[in-house]
Amino acid sequence: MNAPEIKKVPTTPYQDQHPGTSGLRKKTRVFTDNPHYTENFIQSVFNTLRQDPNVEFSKEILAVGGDGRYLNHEVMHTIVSMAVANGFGEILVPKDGLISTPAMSAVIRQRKAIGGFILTASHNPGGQDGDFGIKYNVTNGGPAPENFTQKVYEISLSIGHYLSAGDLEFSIDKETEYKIGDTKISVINPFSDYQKVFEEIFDFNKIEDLFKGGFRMIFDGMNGVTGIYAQHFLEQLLGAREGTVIRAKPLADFGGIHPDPNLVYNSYLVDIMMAEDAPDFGAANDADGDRNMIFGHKLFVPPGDSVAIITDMANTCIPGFKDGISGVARSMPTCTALDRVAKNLGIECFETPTGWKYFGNLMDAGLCNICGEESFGTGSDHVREKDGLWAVLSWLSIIAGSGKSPREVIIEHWSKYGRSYYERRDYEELDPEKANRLFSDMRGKLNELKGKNLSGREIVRADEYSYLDPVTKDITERQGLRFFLDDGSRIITRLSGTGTKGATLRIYLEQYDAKNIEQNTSEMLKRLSSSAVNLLELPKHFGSIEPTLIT
Ligand code: VG1
Ligand code: CO
Repeated sequence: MNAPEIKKVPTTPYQDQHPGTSGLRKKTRVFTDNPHYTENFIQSVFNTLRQDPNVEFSKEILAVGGDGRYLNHEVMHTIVSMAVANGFGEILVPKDGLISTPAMSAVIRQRKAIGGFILTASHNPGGQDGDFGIKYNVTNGGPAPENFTQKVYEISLSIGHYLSAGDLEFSIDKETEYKIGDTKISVINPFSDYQKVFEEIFDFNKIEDLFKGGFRMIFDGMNGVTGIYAQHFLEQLLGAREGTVIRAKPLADFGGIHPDPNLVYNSYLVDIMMAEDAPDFGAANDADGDRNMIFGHKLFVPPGDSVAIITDMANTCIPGFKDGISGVARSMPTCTALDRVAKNLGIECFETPTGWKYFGNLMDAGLCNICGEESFGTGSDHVREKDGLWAVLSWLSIIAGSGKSPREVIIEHWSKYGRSYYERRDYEELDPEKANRLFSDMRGKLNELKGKNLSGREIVRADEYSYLDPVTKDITERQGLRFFLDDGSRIITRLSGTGTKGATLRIYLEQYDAKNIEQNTSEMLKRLSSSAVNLLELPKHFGSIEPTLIT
């Protein structure tokens, strides 16, 4: 194709393009109804990249793809056009524009791209009335760190123009290459780079034998992007029977469902897995494939336990970890099951703020290689994102390697280590001003709360979590209020950084029990939960409210 005409398009800045916990995430209409909203953000990312004197766009590779939600294709075309206009050497686009978040991480790493855009609002609903989002991942394949996103935001506040190559015509329905002006456009296979890293970790033959032996599983793609990955890996490569993957076709509005794999939003899978005739194993991923939910026959495996179990069994069941694990990490609100396993293995367990980006530095420095978050995120250093399919393949390896059912595995785990009863209670769409007042009030009271009695238990420590990155020495402050009680239980609260409407208050409850391992979670946490409501004075701040989501 001839060199396109490069236009310098004037634009006016927006004041709200601050990326949150993971990318710029807004109501879809914010992207469609505000002129040049997407372009401003993309050009701000490019301008941030250009500040690095070592970066020459003509020598760089940039990737772009998404989870298939409404606007995926339009925004992908916009970004390709802008990347051509900004002079990138090569642009990688997955076939049909579809790629999962962890697969994008693998592409960036394998092909040494400068970075990549993932068009997704992750597990948030899609469609015109849902959410859209743009994540930018950097050279190590992980989400852009705080100092990068802060620069993007600052630039977005005063951006005056962006560069565009206009409407470029090229099709993406098969793997091919084009040249537009000086830029090469490569339409790539969305599986191959990702498959390469999986082959280094997992024993595909062993998992194949499991399926040959009649093992039955179900994988729920929730109409997001991972359906195509699960069909490729589970059904085509590993021999799971056809139909193993349900809700496999990526849909622009996810068929109207909330593509978040938890017990509430995926009651569809819960009903299947809790029935008498449930298959041996069940799993679901969120829209962009970085979250996972795991089930055994009539059994839910909580995410905090899942990462602990994978860590405990990795050495014997997952070839990629046969030489051991260097260390592990969990986000601060995630339960302490992982800490107990780490202690037993004699490895370090790092605690980081919420969001996968904090694990990247630890992994790059070789300090840890398995990580997890309570929000159904699990992964390892094979990429720099949490990875839903990795969790599924890890569990399949554990089942194949140990010869045990998921139920046996988890009961043995709790018998050995005890159990952290755990719940996250979310209050969504709150008035942000009131929510901020709760935090400033509590901040002022932290000192006097120490030693206070809370429904018969003493608060032994009350503080606000701040994180010193052991690698970069960066400090991240105000990452959640923590209350530690004298019986070892914890109450943690923070505000969500991914919501798109009002403020979301999250309360995380954890109570450890060494012996009673098969109790009902909400029964076990009843007292702690009402203690949390009293401690945080929720009625004073918000009137009478109930959590809108408990996971
Ligand atoms: C939430 C989760 C966090 C996760 C983040 C992105 O953030 O709590 O653990 O990393 O979503 O996940 P917050 O700030 O709303 O609590 V995803 O699957 O949206 O990339
Ligand atoms: Co996600």
